[in-house]
Order: sequence, then C-alpha cells, then structure tokens
Amino acid sequence: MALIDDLKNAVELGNRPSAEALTRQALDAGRDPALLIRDALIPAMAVVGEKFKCGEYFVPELLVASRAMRACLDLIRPVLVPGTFQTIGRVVIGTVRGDLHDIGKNLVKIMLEGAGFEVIDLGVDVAPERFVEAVREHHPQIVGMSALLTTTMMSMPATIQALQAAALREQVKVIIGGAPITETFANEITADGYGADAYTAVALAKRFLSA
Ligand code: B1M
Repeated sequence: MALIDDLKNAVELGNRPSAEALTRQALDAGRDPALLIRDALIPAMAVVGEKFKCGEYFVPELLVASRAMRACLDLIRPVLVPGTFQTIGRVVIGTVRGDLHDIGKNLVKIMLEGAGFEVIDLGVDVAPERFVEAVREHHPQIVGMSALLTTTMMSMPATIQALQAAALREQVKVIIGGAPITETFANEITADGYGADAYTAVALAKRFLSA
C-alpha cells in the first residue's frame, strides 16, 4: 500500500518526476493500472480540489498537480489500452465550451478505448456547433460531454439543443459527466445518461450499444 500512498502524495504535491517514477515502479511490479487510477490518482486530485477550496492551494498548485496526473496517465494508457482490437462503437467526446478541465474527460476516453470504443476527442472548450460538426462527420453512436464548472455546465443543454436543431439528436445517445453534474440535471436537460465516474460512463456506453 506504501507505493499507492507515495504515488498519491507525489501527485498531490505536483512532484511529476516522482509521480512518474512511482507509476513506472508500480506497473513494473505488475500492479493493476485501473487500480492505480482509482486508488492513487483520483483521490490525489480530490485532495488537491479540497485544498484549493479552503485556500491552501492556488491555481499554480492545481496546474502542477494536474500535470503530474497527466504524466502518470500517459504512462498508464498504453497498458490499459491494448494496441489492436476490434472497435465496438464510436464516441465523440469533449469538454464543453468555456471549460478547460480535461483530466476527467481524458480518463473517460482512456477507459472507453480500453473497452474497445473508437473515441474521437474534440479536446476542451468545445462549442455546441463543434459537437454538431463532429457528429455529422464521424457518425458516432454516442456523444460524451464533460463539464467541471457550474458556469459551463449550461453548455450541455445548449449542445443538446444544437443537435436537435441539426436533426441529429435521434441518431446519438448523449452521456454527460463531471464534478457538478447530477442525475437530476441529466434528466432535466434530456441527456440519455449520467456517468458519475469513468467506469459508469463505459457501462452506460456499452448498454446503449446493445439497446
Ligand atoms: Co479547476 N476548478 N479551475 N482547475 N479544478 C475545480 C473544478 C473546482 C471544483 C475547485 C474548487 O473550487 N474546489 C472549481 C469549480 C467550482 C465550481 O464551478 N463550482 C474550479 C475552478 C474555480 C477553476 C478556475 C475558475 C480557477 C481560477 O482560474 N480561478 C479555473 C477555470 C478554468 C476553465 O476551465 N475555464 C480552473 C482551472 C483549473 C486548472 C487549469 C488549474 C486545472 C485543470 C487542469 C486540466 O484539467 N488539464 C484545475 C483542476 C485540476 C481542478 C480540480 C482540483 C481537479 C479536477 C480534476 O482533474 N479532477 C477541481 C476540483 C475537483 O474537482 N475536486 C477543480 C480529477 C478528475 C479525475 O475528476 O474531472 O471530476 P473529474 O472526472 C471524473 C468524474 O467527474 C467523471 O469521471 C471522471 C473520473 O472518474 N467524469 C465523467 C468527468 N467527465 C465525465 C464525462 C462523462 C462521464 C463521467 O461522460 C461523457
């Protein structure tokens, strides 16, 4: 357990070299990569968020911690996502307009890819029109939206309305997630599903494909 605690602390402190070394060590020792994410990386970012909230951390600390987390995810991704597999479906995913948080979205992407989905990642600050264009271009079965700010989550209904206006809404299932999102909000804005975490998002996506 010491290794997991050390990794969590390294990310929390934004110590990227140490976080990378510990991730490599854990992977070399045969640790389950999904558990490294669940037990070290996600809890580390939760602590960082709490420290930011209570004024102990400021934006620079958020940034260094998120860079350490991303570096670890870069090491974990190839292990979690095997090179060749048959894709089971296609997902267009992005963080909504005005929002630059992408760690959670990237995690959902990695998990979806690991489960066999082809994922078209539109990145961050994605406007509703960009989601519409991507649906036209790539014909996904699923659209995934992530929002971390209460100020940006309203871009989700705007995107759903844009899909409706483009007569594309019936062609896709919409899954949403992110820290301020709830099941109630998802229902209110007529999303098809809410993923509280990356695992739920994958389970939902699989369910929608088989429906
Ligand atoms: Co920001 N930030 N941030 N931040 N940041 C939060 C979100 C905040 C809650 C911190 C706090 O106050 N406690 C707060 C939002 C308050 C609010 O709106 N109520 C906040 C703020 C205020 C801000 C700024 C405004 C700060 C400022 O500039 N004054 C600014 C906004 C910038 C912008 O977006 N326009 C800002 C900036 C940043 C950084 C750039 C420094 C950095 C982001 C770096 C990056 O992502 N590349 C950052 C960070 C790191 C955070 C916290 C600390 C951590 C977020 C994170 O990565 N969590 C965050 C505090 C927190 O959330 N506790 C905070 C780990 C990640 C794995 O979890 O993203 O929730 P999460 O994803 C989960 C689930 O939510 C779910 O699955 C994931 C894995 O299980 N999920 C989905 C996510 N998307 C999904 C999609 C799905 C399904 C599930 O389907 C498609």
